[in-house]
Amino acid sequence: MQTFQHFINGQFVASASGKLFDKRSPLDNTRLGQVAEGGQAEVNAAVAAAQAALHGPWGRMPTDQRVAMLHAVADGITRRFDDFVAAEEADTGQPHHVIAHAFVPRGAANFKIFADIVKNVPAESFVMDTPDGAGALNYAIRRPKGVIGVISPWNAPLLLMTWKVGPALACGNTVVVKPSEETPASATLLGEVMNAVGVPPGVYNVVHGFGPDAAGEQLTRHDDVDAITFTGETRTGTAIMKAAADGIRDVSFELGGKNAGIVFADCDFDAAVEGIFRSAFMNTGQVCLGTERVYVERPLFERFVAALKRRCEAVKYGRPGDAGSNYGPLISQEHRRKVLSYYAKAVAEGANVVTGGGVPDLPGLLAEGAWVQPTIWTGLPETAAVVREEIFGPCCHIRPFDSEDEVVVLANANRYGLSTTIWTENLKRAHRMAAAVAVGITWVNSWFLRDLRTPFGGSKQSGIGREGGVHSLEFYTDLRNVCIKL
Ligand code: NAD
Ligand code: 6OD
Repeated sequence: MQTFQHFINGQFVASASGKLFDKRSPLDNTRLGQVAEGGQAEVNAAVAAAQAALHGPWGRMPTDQRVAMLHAVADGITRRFDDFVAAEEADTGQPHHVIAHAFVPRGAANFKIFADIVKNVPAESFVMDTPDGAGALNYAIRRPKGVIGVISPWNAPLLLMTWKVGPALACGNTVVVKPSEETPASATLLGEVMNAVGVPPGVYNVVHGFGPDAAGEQLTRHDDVDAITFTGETRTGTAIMKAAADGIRDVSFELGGKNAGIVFADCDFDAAVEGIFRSAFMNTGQVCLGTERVYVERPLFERFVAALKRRCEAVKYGRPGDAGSNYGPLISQEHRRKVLSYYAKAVAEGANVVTGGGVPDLPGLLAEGAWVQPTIWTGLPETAAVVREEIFGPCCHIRPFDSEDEVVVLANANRYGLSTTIWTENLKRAHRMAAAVAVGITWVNSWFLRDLRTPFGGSKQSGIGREGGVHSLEFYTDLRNVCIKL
């Protein structure tokens, strides 16, 4: 049985308190290992190590060398690909193809893309007139912001953590990561890669533990943390923003979503069914960009609901390595209780349960896991809790609509604004719709198709700021102007 230790100043260390907590398998609730429970002592040590590295070898390293080192980290992840896949499969229980094809490759890509970007961004400059006629030259320089606190969730642990760590390090910062308590494995493994490729101690630090009144909150309140990048629930974002306000620490937030999928009658029907199925049920619906509200143009409604129902009823429950298995459990028993409470609410609010709505009947040990059925509802008003609130489970409500104007109002009538997926063969309509929906990311005839150079983030209560490509530089660097009198 494995013990996941903190990674501080290049070393794997236990908690000063000796405290550990259990990591259980979502597949069958067996104990997978124990995790060191960090607190103020570990946060202090990790932040001190990160500050020292910032003012030491990492801070002095020429950009070329830093960029080469981050490429080496990416190659190190690729070399240990199978270990990362195994770590994420154990932590999340998700199907092998999702982890091996969608999530772990992004761990490497997140380092490469930002290493390349920092080498290729031009600086702005302005030549100005002065009264003496000699003039002056202004130019902007980007400097690292300092020590970045990275607080990440459990739903795609390596992808989401490295999406922050990659650009932070590329810009010359150092990091202290507080991964989700549910998924300690890949952040720990990344420490081994950092050491193997010679990243100086203190550049990448990991403190395991919980959020409120614990390591997470202590990191957000630490005086020597210069900025905080957070991915997780909107409610947690509110708490972190309050904590960060005390030190005027900058924040970048990727938060919750209640995303709409919009299917027009002129769509490629099979592609739309498959696309909406993926967006609602991949990773057992635990994707912030996932679709939980589906709007289908009326002529297609009945046929679409029937096709999506068939697709849901064909999922194969199983362990990541089981032949043909393509559907995993929720992350934990606690999260299952939350999702099942929404399944009950939907019924109480008068939903027509098209499929699912409960717990599958699984054999042997799997019966102890955090499984729920993929679920579709129809017939609810937009005021129903399951239509308004983020559930973060494998479920969606489907409603018919009659016009573009109507569906825009429906899609936008939510406090979140993360993503939308639109299915139509009419290009003019696609452009009109993309401009009208109030979200950070719109996909047309696709979903979760990611070009890492593009701005990524949420509108309304789905986030603050944009990361991706050069936009990440806005957050991870301090942009300063230099004015030289000629
Ligand atoms: P969460 O907010 O419960 O936890 C995320 C992280 O924050 C964990 O590491 C947790 O320990 C820590 N944390 C909790 N309370 C804290 C506090 N007061 N101070 C500091 N740290 C604290 O989220 P989750 O359940 O792990 O993830 C699911 C949520 O994340 C969903 O709402 C989902 O939509 C969102 N999410 C958003 C994006 C995006 O890109 N917008 C991506 C993935 C997940
Ligand atoms: O692709 C990304 O960069 C990203 N941040 C994805 C978020 C997925 C949410 O579950």
